Amino acid sequence: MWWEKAVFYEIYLPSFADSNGDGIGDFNGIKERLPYLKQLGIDALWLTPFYPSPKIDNGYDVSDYCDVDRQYGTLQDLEELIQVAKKSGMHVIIDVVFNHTSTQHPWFQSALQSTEDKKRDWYIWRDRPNNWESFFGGSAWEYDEKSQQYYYHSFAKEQADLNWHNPAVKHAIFQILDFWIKKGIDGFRFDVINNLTVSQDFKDNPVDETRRQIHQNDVNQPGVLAILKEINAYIKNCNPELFTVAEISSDDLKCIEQYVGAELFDTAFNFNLGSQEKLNLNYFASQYEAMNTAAEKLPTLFFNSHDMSRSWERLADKNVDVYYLLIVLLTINHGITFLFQGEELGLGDFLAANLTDIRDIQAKNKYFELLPSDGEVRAIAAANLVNRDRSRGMLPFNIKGWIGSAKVNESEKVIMAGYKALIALRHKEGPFLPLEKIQAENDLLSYWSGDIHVILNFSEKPRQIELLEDRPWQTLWSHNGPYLAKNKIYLPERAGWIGKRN
Ligand SMILES: [Ca+2]
Ligand SMILES: [Ca+2]
Repeated sequence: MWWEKAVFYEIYLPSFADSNGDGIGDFNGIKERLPYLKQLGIDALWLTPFYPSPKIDNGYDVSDYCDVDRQYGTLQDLEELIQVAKKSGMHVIIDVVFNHTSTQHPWFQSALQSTEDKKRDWYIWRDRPNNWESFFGGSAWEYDEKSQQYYYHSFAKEQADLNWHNPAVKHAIFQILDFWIKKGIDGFRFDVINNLTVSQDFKDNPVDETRRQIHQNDVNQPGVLAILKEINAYIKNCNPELFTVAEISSDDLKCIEQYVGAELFDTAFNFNLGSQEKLNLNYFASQYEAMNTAAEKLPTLFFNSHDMSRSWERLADKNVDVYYLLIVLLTINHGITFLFQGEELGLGDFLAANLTDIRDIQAKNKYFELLPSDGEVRAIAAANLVNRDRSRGMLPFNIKGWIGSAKVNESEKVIMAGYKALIALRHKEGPFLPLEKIQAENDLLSYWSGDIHVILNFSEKPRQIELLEDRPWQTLWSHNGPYLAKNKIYLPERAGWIGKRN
């Protein structure tokens, strides 16, 4: 399938490319940048939510699934973008948020009218709340005075969970999928899909010894797989080439894997690597070991997203050579590559200088919490540490923005060349088989994938390694001048080598 060796590129719309000078990225801006993405080697775009939304949760609170937010352009602009992308050989996948709707969605507004309303049972109502907590904190139940009942929300109270035990909900969602498939979409990224159903006996959740709630009855419920199989069957029946990727709110690989497979999703995001605060090769090796259990279960490969500090700051600690070697792990590896806008330029985090720079609600709360005791400078610093906007700075080709600019990297040309070369190599040699003989020792990481051997020296010291096989090697790629002599390879500091046995 086309996605097996593809490189996806996540576009966080408001910060990517602004075509009309209002400081907000838009569909036409993306269209203008398609040649740029094409020359980089991108195969598919992933567009984060662009639907009409009160934006309580960054557009993940949708009030109309079959339209677009006017600040990004018109539905026609989006259709044109899809067509032009396809003409240049790129696929387009979109984010779909079906665990909940915005409380502003007409379905929920209708449900609020009366307990007899046809849409009432599209949501989850109880006379009395149980102890379930929202993943954003506090009770997951919100009281509706008019009907004297509570509705369930696993995230913000402005995001009411849909009742997936009602077949009418499923049929309505199928129509929405159909709407987008007819627009030429090539696949879907499903938001928090393991939250889709809740236990129907509504038993309280247990708490652990630190009194933290264990989400036993509100996520990963037994019945959810049957529904997800139906959704995937519906999509694959429309067109088997349509791609599905799940976001699972868990970093447990065993949990994530059960959502991937022949009748289920093509892959699922695994945050076990992408969201690490520091580069730890031993941990990476152990995770690769666990991720590479089966050829048909393709993991995702990513180090960046719209929710976290950029990998230039986090994993590479602003070292160009380390950043360069990390591109190998993203591309010459078993799994599907997902890049986030601007990482090909080595962009750094956008950091707020004062309160007016902060957009993220989480960061604002932190600021106000610390201001009285710690003062302005420390409050800003602490807010920046939790600010999800760190990766959402405007890309450097914009003149102005709704938010400040991402930090430009002085080595951007070198970094861009690295991405291009390795993406081209991925296209030529991929898809890659599950990794074997994964080893991490003294900041040196090595692995095999079929006939391909990867050795990366992340350390500040040169290393000499004996290759397991004495045979003529074809060097596919190298960095910082490794030197090969018979069955030995000499790697200077922060050098990398990819070879293929003949
Ligand atoms: Ca704009
Ligand atoms: Ca739910």
